[in-house]
Order: sequence, then structure tokens, then C-alpha cells
Amino acid sequence: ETWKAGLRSVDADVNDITKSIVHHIQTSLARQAYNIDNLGAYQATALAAREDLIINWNQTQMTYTRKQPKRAYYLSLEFLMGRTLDNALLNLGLKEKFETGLDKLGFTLEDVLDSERDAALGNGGLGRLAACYVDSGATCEIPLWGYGLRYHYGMFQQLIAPDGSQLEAPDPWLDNSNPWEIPRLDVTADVRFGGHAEKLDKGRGIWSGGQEVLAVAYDCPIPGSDTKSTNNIRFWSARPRRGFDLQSFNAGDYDRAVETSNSAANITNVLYPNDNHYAGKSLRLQQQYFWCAASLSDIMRRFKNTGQPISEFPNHVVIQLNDTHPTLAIPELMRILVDEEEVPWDDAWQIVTRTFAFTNHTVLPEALEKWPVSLFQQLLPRHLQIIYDLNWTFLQSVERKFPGDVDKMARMSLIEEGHGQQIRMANLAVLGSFKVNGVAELHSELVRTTILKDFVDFFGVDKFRNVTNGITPRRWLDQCNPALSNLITETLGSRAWLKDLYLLKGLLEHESDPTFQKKWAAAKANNKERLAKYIKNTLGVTVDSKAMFDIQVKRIHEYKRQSLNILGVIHRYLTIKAMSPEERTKVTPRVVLFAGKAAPGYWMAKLIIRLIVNVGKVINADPDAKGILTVLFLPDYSVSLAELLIPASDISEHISTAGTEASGTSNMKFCLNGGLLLGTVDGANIEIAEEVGEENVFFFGHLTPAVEELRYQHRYHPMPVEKKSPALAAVLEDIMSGRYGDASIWEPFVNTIRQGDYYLISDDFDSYLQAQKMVDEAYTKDPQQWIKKSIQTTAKMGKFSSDRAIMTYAEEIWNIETLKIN
Ligand code: 26W
Repeated sequence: ETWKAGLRSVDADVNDITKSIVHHIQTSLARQAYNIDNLGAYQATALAAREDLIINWNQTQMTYTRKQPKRAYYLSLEFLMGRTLDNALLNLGLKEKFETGLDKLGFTLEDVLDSERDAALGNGGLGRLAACYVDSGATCEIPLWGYGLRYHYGMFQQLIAPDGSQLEAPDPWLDNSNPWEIPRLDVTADVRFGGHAEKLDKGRGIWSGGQEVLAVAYDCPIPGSDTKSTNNIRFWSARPRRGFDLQSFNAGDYDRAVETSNSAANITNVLYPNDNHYAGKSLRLQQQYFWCAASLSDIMRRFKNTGQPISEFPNHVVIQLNDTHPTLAIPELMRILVDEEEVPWDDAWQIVTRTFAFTNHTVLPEALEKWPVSLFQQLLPRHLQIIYDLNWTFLQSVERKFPGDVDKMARMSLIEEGHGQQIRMANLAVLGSFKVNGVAELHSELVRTTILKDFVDFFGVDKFRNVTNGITPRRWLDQCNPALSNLITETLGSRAWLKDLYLLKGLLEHESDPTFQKKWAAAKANNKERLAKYIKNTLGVTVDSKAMFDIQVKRIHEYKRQSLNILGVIHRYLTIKAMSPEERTKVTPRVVLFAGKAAPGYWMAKLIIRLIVNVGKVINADPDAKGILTVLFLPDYSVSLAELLIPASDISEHISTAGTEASGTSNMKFCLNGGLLLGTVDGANIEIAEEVGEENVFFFGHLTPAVEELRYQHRYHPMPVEKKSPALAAVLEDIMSGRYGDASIWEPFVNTIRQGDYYLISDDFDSYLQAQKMVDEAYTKDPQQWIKKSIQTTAKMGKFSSDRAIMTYAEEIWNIETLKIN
């Protein structure tokens, strides 16, 4: 039977597939096919699909071993994968056959797909970017592996309390077992913590004692689209080195022995839920080192299997650091080379600095990692020595290049002096990498001219690049929006656009064809109805799917300004309230949707959620607003919810204070799905406008160069909101009137705007209202023109495929070639 031989391919028949599913129901799940539920059907289907992935995985890895290409490793503390089954079936080209097969067994593919839990091993942008990049790596046939942590608990589940507050519940995502992981109990690494570091001659050292933790590998196959190429993410799980700490056990201290084994397993217990905010927790540093040490030991073992001399390492290995979280890999590779491989210090540093490249994802000062030296002394004493030694030589060369510039030296030092020394991970990452990149043109320029300016002066500008982010069109159009995907394929005559997204340009010749426009609009309407159904089922609220759907979904953060959006909503509400019934009939109906999680310790972000929920309650219950304004906060935002929301938007909001959002990636997802963009001149919004045309986006607000000056004015020449924006003053007054709950609840929020207003809400408010007015007019006055804008937007989004981004990394940073798997 073909499925047993593992030879299933695109021409496999449906019979094989049903057989395989039934086989797994009986033998893997030990159940009977006639009384299986959707979850069981999902598990069996996943196991059946997994077989195909593993065959391709083996083929791919065997080819890598045989041909020994240069390999790239993507070190990311987060991989926000979402669900896997649908994506796997699409990439294998087997979706329709599985659908038919499941149908024969009495299941709908839709229900089966819906039974899968999200793998939420990430916070937001950075983690989802990593997931898109591994998808593109496999699709573009690049030898690229990811390394991450196998958290037992992913991103927390968000609940909304009756008073509108966010509550957090754990996410035990592994509870029903995970069919997508392959445990490699034989692939392990020992990771040491604490103990004692001794310096020998010539920079060498010895690190001993302390506690050893075992890292165990779990592999997750990453299939490319329409290719056999199937890459890997290796996730590490922590285990106590021995069942117990034997020394304590022998001493009869049973409690302490159990304690030790507990603390070792703790390391991979939970994903830290902070996004763009450094917290300085010891366990987080332990996670970082555990993961870097295990990954490097694995990479080194694989390199040594090639039989090459150690000096060849950088010609076979390139390691991309996803933000500063894996920066410890730099001193760790130094330690391995100098202490264990006995490579002379300077040669070792040559190897290290030809191996690493670093991506920065944020310029927000509160996000920059700076670990207390005291913590290093305790946990990583040898790494601390290495960092001090590196800093010594580095600062000498700075002194040689800029004699007497002590301020510069203080700024560039790996160590920040002050109350307790701290290690600046960004400085270390830049020093140890041969290329540094930002994630959109504006952001990369800000990196060069602000946070890393001194390093540009020192190393030269060539080391500092831009690679604008991208998204995978497989998940973010083909999978999440079959209605539009099918229309595009039917119109362009093939599915080639999914692997060459610039082909979407071909839609432009149909932009004025009324039949095509009708089909385009029908796809959007279909997606809006699908979302309306979900909202009815989950919240019990009826929304008019004919209304304009205005969506803002992302982490809740002051810099992203969900506050500006909700204040604009209140303004809209007040305007409606002041209208006559006759005037109200002329209002363009809107459904305003929010979703996103706040870090559990971010009090102001949580207050903003509470405000959104309570404003929604009042508006949705008011007969004056009925049918023309609905405001909802959808709980528990996730990759899967994004897949439902994004295809349904008419307009989406990306309204960060200029210069604060490094890139944004959901902006790309919305536009790819034919939603128009309302945004500030920030991050990748700028490049989206360049591609789709300024006439197709709604821009507003102050530009980046104005921000500093405005903040200065707020500080030293404050102007009352009443004077700056009477419209905003009226909104704030309305909030303080008690209409949405007691004024005392909202006062701290209102005060952030009245005093300081760091994110420039008051400066951008009137401009935001104007842009919203233009959105209303464009949508109502000329619906056909709106559809045309929507078509043009999708058609011109080719640049934002993560295939383009990953090929740029491969060619311009990694110096790596593609490898076809036969
Ligand atoms: C140490 C705490 C911490 C945790 C996560 C600091 C910083 C982060 C991430 C780098 C935050 C993040 O996800 N940044 C986002 O990265 C996306 C992918 O490049 C960008 O599109 C977003 O603009 C950026 O906010």
C-alpha cells in the first residue's frame, strides 16, 4: 500500500488517505472509527499528514548531510506558529484529497481543522515573523533551521471580565499531545549554570561546578510550498540532569533534591508575555542561556561531522540573531572555541564575528535588554569574564579611533556603569556580528542615526543594512482567504503567484472590469459574513456585515495608540448623538473591531482594554447608534483569529506615533487581502504606500522628525488640550462624565493625555479625524472606486512576500545558496 511505503504524493488517491486516517484512529489513538469525535479525527488526520512531512524531512536532511551546503540557523526565542494542519495539507498539495477523504468518513475538513489548538510560542510581531521566515526558507529551498524553546505554556489565554478588564489564564497547549513534534530523546546537550570560573593564560578559562541541566530536542518539520524541501525547527526542552541531585540525595536531603529537579524543568515552563518591554527576570536569562548553549552545541556537533577544520566554521555556518534575546550565543561560541577547542583568542574572535548577524526589531528604549552584572556573576561567571575581556580590547580600539572621546567610549561600552553595572546586550550583539539589520527602511535609518550611531561611526555604514519584513502569502492569503485566493488563481490562470507574489500585478488589467469587480466584492462580503457568524457564535452580538469593517488588531501598547482609535470612536458617537434622526440615515455604518493582548504587568495597556470594552457596551446598547456604529473588543487574539479577521477588513488601522513601530507586519496582511490602510507615516506603512500608491492609503499625523520637538514642547511649554484640539477635549470630558463607568477609573488614562502626552495623541487627533472622514467619504460616495482601490492594493503587494525577504537575507547577508531536494 502506497501510504505505508511512504510514497504518497500529489497523485495519491483518496482511498489511501482514508485508509491512513482509519489506520491511525485504530493503531495510534487505539479507538474505533465509528465513534470518533472531531478532535480524534483531527489527531488521526494530523498523524496521516505528518507521515508525508517526515518522508520529505528525511529526504531533505539526508541531502544536506550528503552535500554539506552552508547552512543558516535562525535563533528565535519565539515562533508564533498558529495551527499546522491546513498549512501542511496546502503545502503538500493534498488539501482537496484529504477533504474528500474526511468527507467519506463523515467529517468536514473545516470542523477537523478547527479542532487544532494554536501553537502560541510567541508574543507578536517578532515571533510571527520567525514563523513566516521558516515557511519561506523551506519554500525557497534554503538550508535554514530554526532553534527555539519548547515552552509548556505558550502565550496566556485572554479572558475579559464583566467589568471589561483583561484576565489571564494559562495555555496548556501540549495537553492533548502534539502530533507535529518528533521527540529526539537521544539528541541532548548539557547546560551548566553557576559554579566557578577560573582564568588561565592566553584568555583561556575553565568553568566548573554549579548545576547542569539537560536540553532535549523536539523537532518540528517545516514544509515548503509545492516542493519536497522540508526544514526543521529544533525546540529544546529542559530536564534535570539526573532524576535527582544525587549529592543532596545521598546526604539525605530529599526535599532539596526534588527541588533541584523542579527548578531545572522550570526553565522551559512558560513563555514570558512581555512584548517590547524588558523585565530583567533571572529565569528569563536562564532560558536565554539554556537555549543558546544547547543550540550551539548542536550546531558545533553537526559542523564537526563534516570533518572540516574549525577555521572553516564560518564558511559552513551562519547564525541569525532574532533581536538581542540570543546574544549570549556570541560569548558562548567564544567559550567553546577558546576553552574547549583551544583556538587562540584572536582567531576565535575572527570566527565568531564571521558567524553572527543581528536583526534589531525595536528602537523603544524600554525594550533594550541590559542584564545586571551581578546576575551574570551568579549564573554565567565564565561568560562575564569573556565579556569583560572583549570589552577591554574593544574600548581600546574605540580610543584609538576617537582619541579622548570618553563620552563615546562610555556610550559604546558593553557595560553600563551606574547603580550596579549592567551588560548592554545590543552593544554586544553589534560587536559580535558582521551585519546588523533593521526591519523596514525608516526603522533601519533610525537604527543607523540614533540608537547605533556611534557604532556606524566606528564600523562604517556598510555593516548596517535594511531587510524589510515580509509575510508568507501561503498562510496569509491562500489559507486564510480561499474566496479571494480562488478568484486570483482563476483570473491569473495558475497558482504560480503564491511563489512569485509580484505576479499579482496581473490583476491590474481587470481592475475596471465590472464582472471582476463584482466577484472581488463578493469575496470580501463572504469573508465579512464569515466573521459576523463567528462574532454571533462567540459574543452573541449581531453585526451588520454590510457595514464598513474597521479593524485594529495587535498587542495593546501605548505606542501603537489603540487609545487614539477609541477616542476617535467616542468622537464619532458624540457626533451621532448630536444628529437628528434624518441626519443619522446619511451616516456610513461602521463596525469597529479591536483585539489584542496586554502584557499582564502593563497596567495602562490593561486600562485601555477596559475603556474599549466599556465604550463598546454603551454604544452598542444605544438606540441612537443602532445600525450605524458597533464597537467590539474580541477576546483572546491569536494567529487563528487573525486568519478570520484579516480577510474581512475594509479598512485597518496602523496608527503608531511616527518613528515607534519598527515595521509592522499585519499592515501587510490586511493590504494583501484587499483591505485599505489607515495609518501614520511609520514603519512599513511607508513602503506599502510606495508600492500601492499614496492615493490608495489614508495617511495622517506628524512625521518622525517632528516627534522629538513636540515632546520637548509638551514638557516645557505645555498647552491645554482644550486649546490644541477642542474635539479631543470634548471626548475626554465625555469620558470623565461617567457615561462609561466612574470617572475615577479613567482618570489615570485621561491624565496621560492631558499631562506629558508622550505618544502625541493630542497632536495627531484632529488629523486622525480628518483621515477618518476621508475614509467615510471614499467608502460611501464611490463604492466602485473603493473596490478598484482594493484590487490595486492587493495587486501591488508583491514586495511584501517573506520569500523576497528571506532571499535577501540569503543573498546579501548569509551568502548561502538554495538546494533542490529531489
Ligand atoms: C525583552 C522584552 C522584549 C520582548 C520582545 C523586547 C522586544 C521584543 C520584540 C523585539 C518586540 C517585537 O515583536 N517587535 C516587533 O517586531 C516586528 C517584526 O520585526 C515588527 O514588525 C514590529 O514593528 C515590532 O514592534
